Amino acid sequence: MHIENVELRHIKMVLVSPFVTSMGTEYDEEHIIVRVDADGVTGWGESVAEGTPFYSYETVPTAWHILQDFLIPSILGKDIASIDEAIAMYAKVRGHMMAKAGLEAALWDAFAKTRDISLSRLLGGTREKIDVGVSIGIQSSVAELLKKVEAYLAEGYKRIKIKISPGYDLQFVEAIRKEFPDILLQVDANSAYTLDDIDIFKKMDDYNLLLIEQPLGYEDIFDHSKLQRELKTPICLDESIHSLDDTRAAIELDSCRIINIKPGRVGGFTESKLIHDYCSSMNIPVWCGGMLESGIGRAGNVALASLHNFTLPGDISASKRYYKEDIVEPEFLVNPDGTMDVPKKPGIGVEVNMKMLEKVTVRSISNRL
Ligand code: OSB
Ligand code: MG
Repeated sequence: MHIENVELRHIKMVLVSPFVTSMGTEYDEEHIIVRVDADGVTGWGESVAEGTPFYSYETVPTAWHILQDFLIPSILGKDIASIDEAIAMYAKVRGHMMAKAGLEAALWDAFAKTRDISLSRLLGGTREKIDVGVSIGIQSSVAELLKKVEAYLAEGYKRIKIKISPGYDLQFVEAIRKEFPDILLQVDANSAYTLDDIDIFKKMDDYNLLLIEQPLGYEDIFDHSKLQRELKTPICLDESIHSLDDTRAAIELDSCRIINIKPGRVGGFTESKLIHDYCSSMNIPVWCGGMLESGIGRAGNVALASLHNFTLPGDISASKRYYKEDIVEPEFLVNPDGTMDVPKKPGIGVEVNMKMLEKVTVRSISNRL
């Protein structure tokens, strides 16, 4: 595949409602859309670095810099026979997983399109539908939260995740469990606690949670192993996992019993697949996390979640849960049975709505040879 053009677009999309977590409140989402033109096809990817360095150290400007000054020059004008070959060309760039993942996603889409197969198939996916869940931000009251949970369950979502932070935790879990004793329920702390809070998590053990996501430090693996030892509920790591090596350390130390795979956080679909395969061999379930993506990033997540060991519902919700209008057609929908269809058309399997994409673009740069 001959790389003729790589274009970057800084996009900004307004969320349908503010998303409140222990990291702060998001009103809109800034990401980078990567476009690759090669061999007569166009590949699309989304870098999920955000406007702020609160979830990850990466931001839109750092990812833009790494993409424009290092990653793109390493592959532009080159003939690439495989994704692994492209990755090898920029392997000496350390870290900056979200920058790398955006470019890799566009290359995967282009490769799939040149072969006339879906991204799901190229990745080795085996499902035609995936189970999906929804991630609910911290609400101002228990009543507000219960209303949201009820509405999402009515739409079909198979599991509910709520964000927690100190002072906004047990009362919410208790209230949901009282109202909905049997639903799949999990919590996400985004690193808001320390081992001193162990009693809170011991109490959570009584509520039959599917998992507790990233309770402790955002780079930590060691303290999580101490916490997991004291709990029945599985810990699931998100922020702490950037690679297969991190995954091996976390599993061998029993720091978690479930892994959240976000392709952006681990540098792309290639590393995601390695983590998926390793977890499968260790009987560790995985699920696909989300970063409030546009339809371009969502399409990649849906394809990835079609792999066999994605046995838990992902943070992959309908387009309208995030944005009034998506930048792809058709938009992503949740079926009444809580599944989402995996697109069958070549590549990401959805069309980019260029008019909408223009509307949300803040700045762009083209590197056409
Ligand atoms: O921790 O999973 C997280 C969104 C932005 C940053 C971090 C996280 C999230 C979510 C939203 O929970 C998941 C989604 O895209 O639906
Ligand atoms: Mg998380």
